[in-house]
Amino acid sequence: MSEILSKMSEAVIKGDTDNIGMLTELALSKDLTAEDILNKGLMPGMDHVGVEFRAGNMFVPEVIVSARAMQASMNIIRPLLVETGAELTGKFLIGTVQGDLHDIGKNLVAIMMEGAGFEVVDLGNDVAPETFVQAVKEEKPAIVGMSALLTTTMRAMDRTIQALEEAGLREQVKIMVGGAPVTSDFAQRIGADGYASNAPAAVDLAKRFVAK
Ligand code: B1M
Repeated sequence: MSEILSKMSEAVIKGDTDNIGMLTELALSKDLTAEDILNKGLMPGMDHVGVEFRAGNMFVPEVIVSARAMQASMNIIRPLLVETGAELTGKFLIGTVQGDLHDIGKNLVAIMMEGAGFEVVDLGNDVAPETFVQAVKEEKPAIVGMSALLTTTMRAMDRTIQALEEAGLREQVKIMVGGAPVTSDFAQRIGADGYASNAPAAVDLAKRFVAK
């Protein structure tokens, strides 16, 4: 069974969008769970891509096709990840901040939140502070989540919080930040209410926010 998961990792690394769907279905038919597929197949593949990219052995176009392959599999396992039948817990607005195009982690957080019963409004990636402000006015979420994958775009989280403050909306929402370069120290410094290092931790934090 772990052979299928290794093949899935390889499919992510090679950006094999043609076969990853079939491998995902095969894994599910062999009673592997959506979590197994995500954590033991897709994520190790994407981690490897990150290492090779940093080492200069893979380039942006190759990383894009890897990301597409991962998304293709995630589209199949998505309903299984959200399938908990949980009652709606609150509205969660999420986006990747301005200047940042990475959206796989943000999508994963959104999927897990949906699975935990949150109503999710996903603003996508490269979301400007003023777009967050407008969306908070319209959607009135309980929680705003921001994702950043680049050290250069982390500052946009700060700017978004300032924009919410200037619009008089800051006190209406809890703000959660996350993404590979983000730390709890950074979250504190910019005045966010919390930080989560991964999608399940984000769900735990969101539940604590709405329970208060
Ligand atoms: Co880029 N990239 N990338 N990239 N990319 C990284 C992030 C990098 C670490 C690679 C490297 O050097 N090893 C590096 C950043 C260095 C830095 O700033 N510290 C980097 C770079 C430099 C770049 C470009 C600048 C490259 C270039 O053009 N020269 C460029 C920037 C473009 C832009 O955004 N303006 C770029 C572009 C891209 C692609 C478009 C090719 C593609 C993105 C495709 C897409 O997302 N649709 C891409 C990818 C795929 C990666 C890596 C390989 C994988 C990221 C990923 O999806 N991981 C990445 C290296 C790596 O991380 N291994 C890299 C899987 C995902 C599930 O994890 O996103 O960390 P992650 O999400 C986790 C947690 O962080 C957390 O939960 C998630 C699930 O557990 N989390 C949250 C995330 N958001 C959260 C929000 C929360 C809570 C938790 O609350 C709201």
